[in-house]
Amino acid sequence: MAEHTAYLSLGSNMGDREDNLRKAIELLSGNENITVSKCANIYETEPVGYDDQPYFLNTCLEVKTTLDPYSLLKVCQKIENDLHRVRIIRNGPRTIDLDILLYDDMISDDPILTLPHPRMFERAFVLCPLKDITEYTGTIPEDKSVRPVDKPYI
Ligand code: A4P
Ligand code: MG
Repeated sequence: MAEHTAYLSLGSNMGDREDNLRKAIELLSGNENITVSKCANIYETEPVGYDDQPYFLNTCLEVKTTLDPYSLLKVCQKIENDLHRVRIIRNGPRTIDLDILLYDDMISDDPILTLPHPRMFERAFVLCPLKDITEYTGTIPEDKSVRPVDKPYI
């Protein structure tokens, strides 16, 4: 089966944030159809969109997968559920948020799975970690609150 390359964004601002990221990466790696090939640094970032919530830890992953994009999305959503993500406020606090940024060079405006991720290019908390693991040369919006806190897990 053909192997695809996808980039994922991970964010956590509830509970043990670092442990949430680590567990999400473990669960992705544990899927027989997914190989986590690169992991960016971890950044502490000011919340965007809804201010009255704790700072996030954000990172990005490169994965190799034989899954089609919708199956990959399902895996991500199951991991969010398994890590007891509570969805109360849009853009609000979450134990883990796992979004697909890019899947090969696919472009889609399907609301179920929009690719590239519709808000990624306006977010320093996505682009800073993404730049660690890709050749991304586009503009990164200025956001001084995005600072590296840790080395990659892999
Ligand atoms: N969906 C469409 N395209 C995609 C995609 N490429 N990847 C759909 C993942 N999901 C995609 O997502 C809502 C719907 O988007 C899903 O049904 C899926 O089919 P969700 O994860 O359930 O809800 P959400 O995360 O609360 O909303 P949304 O719109 O995804 O929020 P964002 O844009 O992910 O923003 N600030 C900092 N510093 N760090 C953060 O990580 N995250 C957010 C969440 C806001 N502020 C933040 C951070
Ligand atoms: Mg999301």
